[in-house]
Amino acid sequence: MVQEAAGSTLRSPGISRRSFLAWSGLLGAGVALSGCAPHVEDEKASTEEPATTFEYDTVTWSGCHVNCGSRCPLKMYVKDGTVVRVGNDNDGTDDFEPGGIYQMRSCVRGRTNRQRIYNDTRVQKPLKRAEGTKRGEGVYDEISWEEAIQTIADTMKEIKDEYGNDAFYIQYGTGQLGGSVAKSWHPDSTAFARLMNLWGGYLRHYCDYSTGQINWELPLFNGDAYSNNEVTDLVNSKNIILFGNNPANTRMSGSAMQYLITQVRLQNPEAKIVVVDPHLSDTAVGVANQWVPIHPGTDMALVAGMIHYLHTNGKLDEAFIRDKFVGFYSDTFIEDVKQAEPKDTTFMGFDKDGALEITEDLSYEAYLMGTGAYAGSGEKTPEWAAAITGVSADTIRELADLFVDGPTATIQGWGPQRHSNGGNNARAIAMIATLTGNVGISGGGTGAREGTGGVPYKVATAIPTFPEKNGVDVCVSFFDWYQAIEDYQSMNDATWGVRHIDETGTTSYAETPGEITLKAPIKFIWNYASNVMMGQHADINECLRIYNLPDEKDSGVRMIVTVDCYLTPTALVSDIILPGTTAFEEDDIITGGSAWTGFVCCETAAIDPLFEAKPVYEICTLIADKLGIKDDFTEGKSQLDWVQWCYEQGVEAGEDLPATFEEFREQGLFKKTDDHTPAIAKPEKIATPSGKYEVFSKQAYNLSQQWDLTCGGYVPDDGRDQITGLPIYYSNVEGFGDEETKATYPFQLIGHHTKTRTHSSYGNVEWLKSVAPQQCWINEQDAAELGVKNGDDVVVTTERGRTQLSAKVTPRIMPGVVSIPQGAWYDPETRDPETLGSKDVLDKGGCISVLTSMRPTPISKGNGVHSNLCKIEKA
Ligand SMILES: Nc1nc2c(c(=O)[nH]1)N[C@H]1C(S)=C(S)[C@@H](COP(=O)(O)OP(=O)(O)OC[C@H]3O[C@@H](n4cnc5c(=O)[nH]c(N)nc54)[C@H](O)[C@@H]3O)O[C@H]1N2
Ligand SMILES: Nc1nc2c(c(=O)[nH]1)N[C@H]1C(S)=C(S)[C@@H](COP(=O)(O)OP(=O)(O)OC[C@H]3O[C@@H](n4cnc5c(=O)[nH]c(N)nc54)[C@H](O)[C@@H]3O)O[C@H]1N2
Ligand code: SF4
Ligand SMILES: [Mo]
Repeated sequence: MVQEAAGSTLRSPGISRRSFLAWSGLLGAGVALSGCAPHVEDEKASTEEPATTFEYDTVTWSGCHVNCGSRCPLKMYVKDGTVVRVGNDNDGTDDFEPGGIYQMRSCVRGRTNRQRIYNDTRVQKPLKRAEGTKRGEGVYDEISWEEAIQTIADTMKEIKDEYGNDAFYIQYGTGQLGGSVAKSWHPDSTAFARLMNLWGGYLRHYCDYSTGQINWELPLFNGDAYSNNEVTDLVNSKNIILFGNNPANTRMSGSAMQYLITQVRLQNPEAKIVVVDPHLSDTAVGVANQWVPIHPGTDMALVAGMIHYLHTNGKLDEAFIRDKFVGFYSDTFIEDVKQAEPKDTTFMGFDKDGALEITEDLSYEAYLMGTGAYAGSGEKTPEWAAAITGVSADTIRELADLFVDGPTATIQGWGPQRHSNGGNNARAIAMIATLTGNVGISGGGTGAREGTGGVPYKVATAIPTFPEKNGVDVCVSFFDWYQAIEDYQSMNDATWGVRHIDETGTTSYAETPGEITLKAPIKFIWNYASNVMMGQHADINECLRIYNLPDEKDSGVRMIVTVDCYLTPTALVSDIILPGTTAFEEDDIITGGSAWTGFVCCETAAIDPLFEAKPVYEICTLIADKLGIKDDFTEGKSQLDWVQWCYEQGVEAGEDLPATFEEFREQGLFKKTDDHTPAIAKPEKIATPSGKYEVFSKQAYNLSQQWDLTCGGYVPDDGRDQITGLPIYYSNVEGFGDEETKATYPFQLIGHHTKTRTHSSYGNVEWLKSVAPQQCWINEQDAAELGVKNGDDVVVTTERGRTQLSAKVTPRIMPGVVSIPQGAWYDPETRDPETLGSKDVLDKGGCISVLTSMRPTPISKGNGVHSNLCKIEKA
């Protein structure tokens, strides 16, 4: 039987009308089920809402495993084998204080999981791409599990014989980030990684879609991408400056930052909270005193304007800066910067021959004052910064004064770094926090993302995945795997940032630029709980071209396997689609929490797998069997045995848990607290080459001389990518200053993370869509000029594609900037093989990834996907 996924609706093909209707009945609001049920529960609500009565046979603990930064235990109420209600943790108090055990309340998404379990997009049976069709056409044949597993194992053996293990790639995927046995992230901690390591290894990747730029580039300044004061310390801050950080959307549960920052607001009402963001986020609406709208990708110009003002007005502590920093002052620059020379290949830009000596003044002071190497570039006054950032010079001065009238906490989200020049944004934000003396003090902070603390349980949260060493010793950036499908020979350290990787996952750099190379094309891709390939990566049309390259000796992928519960856009470019279980159909264990409360939850499958769905551990066991390594893979353990093993690791580590696994499982949720003092991020040793804060990074400077920013000829040599020793503003690819592109595409387009979804997960839940439909945020003035009214359909176009969605006309985004919440499902108007991948095909799903660019960022080789220029037309 050939089944077709229609262009506009992705309906699981084999779904019977009967079962669909049965579900529809369940999906209605206020489900009332009759029958002689043993239990009746007044679901205890923590608010004053009236209790709802419903009936159920069993209630078990499960959890929401998606990647929103939280991990929420969920109570699954089941009646006659059907989930009738999803509840959450409602034990504990709302006390936000040392020794307080509060509720791990889920967000509203978690509570909608009935619509995810019983969803008409569920994959029901194994599917194989129909012979002669292209990837992305969406035409599939149903096959048996036996045929699916045999086909996968046969192809794996064939590829291994021809290319070795370097040709296998485990795709980034976070739909099951929270799971421990059924884990999808980190890919190196998954069941499939265990399988592949027992079979010779696979090509790994470094870093991730979340922190692509900040992860490598903030350490250029201070050796550390993540440490900041624990968020509970914000009660001691005089000022709190949030750069592009929106926890009201991105950290929503009771165990996360939004709860904490709301508590901070209540307990520290005097603090001045400022949100610097192109859009007036829900966080800004909820807790801030001031919104500072800023052009995307220009925070480093704002920082320069602020530091110019502080420096020229004698408001910086010169002795402190001369002592602890490298590269700020002109007079000592040449000598200073010698300390910052990378000493070995654990640092980037290692200069083996010492040939890259600096003889001119590239100091930050020279940059600010327009002297030395920056002669003729003008002073970086607040007025200069205002013209770039859109923030008035007076506001820049006022904001700067907050940093020297502290303690001032600086927190950046990961929006500012997800730009084509995002590494400089990340470095600059941390730099102002540090230069103004706010690091290492209570109430201050480093300028990285907040530290959320918590009281961890020491149970294991992954099965052992390296029983054998991975035989592949090079890795690519998380963002550049597509290039290894098309032309792996173009990829080395100097072109595409290829690195060495050891058994522990530690990466290192080349002694001589160009010496670390890839050895094979990617021929096999494993996607588990991932919608990267047709959603969360970038430039969907270009992706479709690459996936459909012919399978030849040096290019073209041979097999893409997807294990997912839903027929996602990524499933529809796969050769084999395997129906995966939801988290509610398998046993697992999760941990989480924040501040003074931690939890561990032993999860029990609430219902049997629907249709022919199987847990990923079972799927990997079946493949391992065909490869002749089943016993090594399982060590005789079932999934539940591994859950028990995770619990036993906790017991062995001395956790106060029940004596038997049965008791642990029976109770399910455990929480604990302590009364620790909020942690203050204070480096004992700054992990830069100089051991000081490097305002000027010699590592970055060396890279600017060593690396080929055309990526071996794949990226135009147009000067719009730069590597700079200082974290300065330059006119970046499709950024504010890219006048040439702006002539056709006048609006800056970003894509914030929305409440409706976690990335693309929950994107198929009608309840959520009805509350917050996918809309393009546009300022009222801009909309008026375009003749667009609130709710009108618009077509948004970039150089790479077109998408249609309705407009949210609002004063809550600055003029000249629009935002399309990332994560909507790609839904092309046609899947005709003739036009597949054409820029002219209209996406009707409002999916921003049709518009974003795959051009890798200059240092990190990551995702600058918030840097786009677009035009808007009324549909
Ligand atoms: N509901 C929900 N929660 C989530 C997720 C989700 O998809 N949905 N995803 C989770 C994951 S995996 C991650 S990594 C995090 C993502 O967390 P973030 O990366 O912090 O989220 P973003 O929404 O991309 O960006 C945060 C803010 O930065 C702003 N911004 C964009 N560009 C700039 C800039 O150049 N300068 C400044 N100052 N601000 C800018 C955006 O307008 C946005 O309000 O969220 C997590 N939480
Ligand atoms: N333009 C743009 N793109 C972005 C971002 C951005 O800000 N802008 N953000 C990036 C970030 S920070 C991240 S982390 C990535 C996230 O990208 P992904 O990791 O791809 O995240 P999701 O889109 O949530 O996809 C998760 C997949 O897991 C599946 N899944 C969920 N639960 C289960 C389960 O229980 N079992 C199985 N088998 N499958 C399941 C879902 O159906 C979905 O297909 O996106 C990145 N992409
Ligand atoms: S989406 Fe995040 S906050 Fe919401 S229930 Fe799931 S884990 Fe919790
Ligand atoms: Mo992320």
